[in-house]
Amino acid sequence: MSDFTLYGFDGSTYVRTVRMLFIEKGVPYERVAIDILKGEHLTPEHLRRHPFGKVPALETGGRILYETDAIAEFLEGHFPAPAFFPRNLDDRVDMRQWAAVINNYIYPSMIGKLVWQRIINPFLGRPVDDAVAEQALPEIRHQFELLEKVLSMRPHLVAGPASYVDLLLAPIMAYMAMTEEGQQLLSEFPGVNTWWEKMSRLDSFQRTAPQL
Ligand SMILES: N[C@@H](CCC(=O)N[C@@H](CS)C(=O)NCC(=O)O)C(=O)O
Repeated sequence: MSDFTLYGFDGSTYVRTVRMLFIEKGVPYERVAIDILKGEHLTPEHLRRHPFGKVPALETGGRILYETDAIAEFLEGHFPAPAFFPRNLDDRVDMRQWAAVINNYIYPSMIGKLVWQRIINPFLGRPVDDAVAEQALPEIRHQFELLEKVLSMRPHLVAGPASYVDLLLAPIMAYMAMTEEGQQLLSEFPGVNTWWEKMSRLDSFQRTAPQL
């Protein structure tokens, strides 16, 4: 039996990030599916795991962790090799900054607006609001410009090997690449595209593809 139980659903970008980390670090874990379409994330049982009704939540040693950044830091501390949190202070600060940018700006624009309208609503048979997707494009372009500035200079978001934030962004980019607008942006930003192609070849990425 594994020491870790991960609660979530495969289509979640954040759950995929945690699954990728487990695979990269070679740590076994068990999964418990939380079906948000059935409202399972809002049951009293799940709200005891995650007070905001989101996934992932990770149960380990009688403790429940939530928030992907915190879960990743926990895994990094307990399983330091291979490292996904840079040891060097400047690089670690860069990584924290990217994590905040991805969580506070990139995910809400790319997933919350564009992917929601282009992929998720059609998948669920719900009405699509084109205006929401179109209004998101300038801010998403701005985010691609910011990513390109770094990824045209080096292979990963932070100096050195792939870090936690590459694993945080890759599942988001996977959904972006499923949209016409995302394909267009990837063709315009070669540094981001090269990074994306490299990330999508990772074994941990391929083994965590959601079954849509
Ligand atoms: N800040 C949270 C975000 C997690 C999150 O937004 N998860 C989404 C799935 S990718 C979710 O649970 N959505 C359900 C909902 O918002 O109702 C983290 O870092 O773990």
